[in-house]
Amino acid sequence: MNLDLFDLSNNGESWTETICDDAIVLRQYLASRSDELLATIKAIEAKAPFRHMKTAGGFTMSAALTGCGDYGWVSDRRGYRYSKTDPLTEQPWPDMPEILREIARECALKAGYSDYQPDACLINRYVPGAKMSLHQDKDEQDFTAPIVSISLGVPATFLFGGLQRSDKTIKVPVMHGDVVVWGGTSRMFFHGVSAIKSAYHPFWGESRINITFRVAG
Ligand SMILES: O=C(O)CCC(=O)C(=O)O
Ligand SMILES: [Mn+2]
Repeated sequence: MNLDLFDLSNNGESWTETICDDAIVLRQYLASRSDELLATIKAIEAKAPFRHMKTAGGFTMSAALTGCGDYGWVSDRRGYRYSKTDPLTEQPWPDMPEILREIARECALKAGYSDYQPDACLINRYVPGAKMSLHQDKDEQDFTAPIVSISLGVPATFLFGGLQRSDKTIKVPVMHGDVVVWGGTSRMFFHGVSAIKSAYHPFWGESRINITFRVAG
């Protein structure tokens, strides 16, 4: 039920674990970049505040969301879609900072994808009890591009399943600085996050931040 630790290569600071075909975790890859990532998220948040979006069914999502880049993911009574404008501020989403572009490119390259150029970066903030139900990332235009997903702050359990919602999920513990990259045959796999347990992180307090890159437009 837990992560299979085959294909484990430790380069001293960060090591790569394989979740399944075409899905990897770059363990501790960003652990030493906490300061710059905190400043980067704060700057985005100042322009596009975190907010709790509503689903088409009228439920309020427990994770708060913001974003940057050409497109932001939005959800309301009309459903899920990407938008060039932040509905809260009615302004374009903040530019994607170079540091995030660079990290996304590097992580995609580690998974074998060269020249990854995401145009959407979603940022989720979870507090204890918040979770994300199993879903597919399917509102993007380009499914050949992978998803790069950074975890910061308190630990979480990332659930990674298969093409059907009912497929068995693998529980992948994700810690501050870990990066999950999935694409190819796993690009459309259902995934989610279990309810966050109460914990404390020196940079992020009780929160978990997830930064997810996609090619949306
Ligand atoms: O928080 C996570 O690790 C996953 C987030 C996610 O799947 C999403 O934003 O679509
Ligand atoms: Mn997702």
